[in-house]
Amino acid sequence: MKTKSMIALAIIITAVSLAGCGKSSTSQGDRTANALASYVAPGEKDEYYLFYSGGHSGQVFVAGIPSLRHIVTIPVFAPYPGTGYGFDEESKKMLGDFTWGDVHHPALSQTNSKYDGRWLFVNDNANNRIARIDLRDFKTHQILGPIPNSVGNHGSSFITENSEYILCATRFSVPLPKGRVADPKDYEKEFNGMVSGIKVDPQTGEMKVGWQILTPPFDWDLGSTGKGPSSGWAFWTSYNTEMAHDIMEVNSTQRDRDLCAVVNWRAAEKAVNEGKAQMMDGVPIIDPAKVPGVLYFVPIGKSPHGMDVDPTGKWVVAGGKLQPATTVLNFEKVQAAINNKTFEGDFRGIPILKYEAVVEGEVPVGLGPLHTQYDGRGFAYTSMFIDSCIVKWKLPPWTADEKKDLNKAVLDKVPAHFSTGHLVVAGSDTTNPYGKWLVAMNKLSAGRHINVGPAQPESSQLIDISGDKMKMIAESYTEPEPHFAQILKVSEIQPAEVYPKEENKNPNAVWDKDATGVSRNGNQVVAKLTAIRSRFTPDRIDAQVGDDLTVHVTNIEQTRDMIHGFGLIEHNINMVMDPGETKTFHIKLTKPGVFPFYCTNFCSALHQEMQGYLVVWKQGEGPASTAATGATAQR
Ligand code: K7E
Ligand code: CUA
Repeated sequence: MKTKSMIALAIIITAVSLAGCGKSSTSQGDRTANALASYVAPGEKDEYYLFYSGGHSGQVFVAGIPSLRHIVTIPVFAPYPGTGYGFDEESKKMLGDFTWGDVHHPALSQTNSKYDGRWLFVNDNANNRIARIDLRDFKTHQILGPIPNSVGNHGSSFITENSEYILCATRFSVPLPKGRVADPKDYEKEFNGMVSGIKVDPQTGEMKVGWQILTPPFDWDLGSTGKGPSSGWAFWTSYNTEMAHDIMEVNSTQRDRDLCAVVNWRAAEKAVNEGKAQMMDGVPIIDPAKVPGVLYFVPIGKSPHGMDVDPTGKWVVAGGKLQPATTVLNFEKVQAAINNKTFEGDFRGIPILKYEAVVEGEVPVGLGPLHTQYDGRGFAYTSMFIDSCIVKWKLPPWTADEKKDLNKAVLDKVPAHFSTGHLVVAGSDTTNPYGKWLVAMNKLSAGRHINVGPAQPESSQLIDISGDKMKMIAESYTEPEPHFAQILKVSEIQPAEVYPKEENKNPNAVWDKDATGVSRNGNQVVAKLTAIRSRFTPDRIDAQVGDDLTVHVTNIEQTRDMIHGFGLIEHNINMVMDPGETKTFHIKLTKPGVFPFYCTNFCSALHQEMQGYLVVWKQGEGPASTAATGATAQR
């Protein structure tokens, strides 16, 4: 949720709404039960991973459930000296020209609409990228982008049933292709949005841009992918059907309903294979007005945000930020409306599905509904940004009584603190939610922690949803700024304990002392080092000002967690090598001096002794070895 107006609105309505949702009070008896429910005793382990996006920190955080303890940070779009990310050549190349990203929606890879434990994909709203984290080593292995013709990659990363595609929609519209300039006053005519299909290699997870669908300049918001009856489809809300380009707070909130996208991604793929696309900036682009069956619109109130498909694939729920209800679409009715052409007109040649024909009901959940998650038992849980609570309600089919008054489908509310954005139920986006835990991810933590000055952390709250009534169990705080998260059962993956020596295919890896050393070719100086408790071999590198120095360090340990770092004084270098890993950095030597290097990761009793020297002689000076080819002195 990025809308400033929402925050303003939230502040205005806070007093009223908090009263509406009630304050949480925990009796003394509950305190013990709740403490035990989230207590993971020393030496015991959590049952689930919580992968939560780090927003504009550019990273992904991993916590355990039920303890909510932060366990590691996975750096993705920003350098992270703690793991040496962004200092070695490989990760520097992945980051490219950018040192930050804005991570919103992580997606675990799926097979048959269930998590398969292979990859975690995350989007970058700011620089239009998608990254892939491998769950074998919990590291970022690919960053794709900036994606051509795509600006504001917020409506992603939504994964299809068998990880065929990551689907993305643009938050911002601009004149396309990128680089073309038009006056924002000509927004309606000159600007466009885009839906992108990012193809995922089923074996390696490698991503590439598959195709794109050109859209009117609406601001696409959140979405999700179909399954079961909605297999092959995807859905996005939008918040600017008005096509305003300024004073958005006012000008983009005029209509009672915005047009949301219903996309047949299989039809898009087929159209591209049949040659029905035009190339723009190297990508096949489908014009949906000319290729019927790819895109439909459906009106949804008001300024909607989340649009979440339930585990059966039949119900699609949208949260209207400015209407006190969620809208439930019945996908079977969507399908029928498409087949029978039950349209209420079109927008630029794209059919608009008739609202009454496809909507099952509007559930009066309260103020500021954003995102909805499911437990697989027929219940939905919606985060309320303005009411600051989580609402549990019943999905259709509803009884005649409930249909008459959908207030009766609203079953429970639990106050959250404060201004909940996303919420996540374990496995909600699969056909088999684990269904026991819900985590509310709140903005504006409103001073529920010890005072740390004017800026406050975000809060996460753990809610037990296994019973009829929700139970608030525990809370913790996070770095800025979680949006969405994914929860995976710990027993479903087996991360590697080391990088096995026989799998290290790096041509610059060295495992024996004899293979280490420093060599020179012209002004190219290459050092190959091993690192093991508690020494670098060699521990001296001689070079001269003007040299190009490349250093390859192999951590030859094969013991879990025996990590070594390589920090180089006054050169802004800190590589960190896991056991069995080889990393490389490259620098131009510009100043003479003796620059110690040392192991930055505490590794042993003699960690402090794990150090050496880079001796940078003036040009033409130094021992013969700085000019000759061959290894420096070995011990
Ligand atoms: Cu609601 Cu980016 Cu998913 Cu934030 S978005 S909350
Ligand atoms: Cu190696 Cu510290």
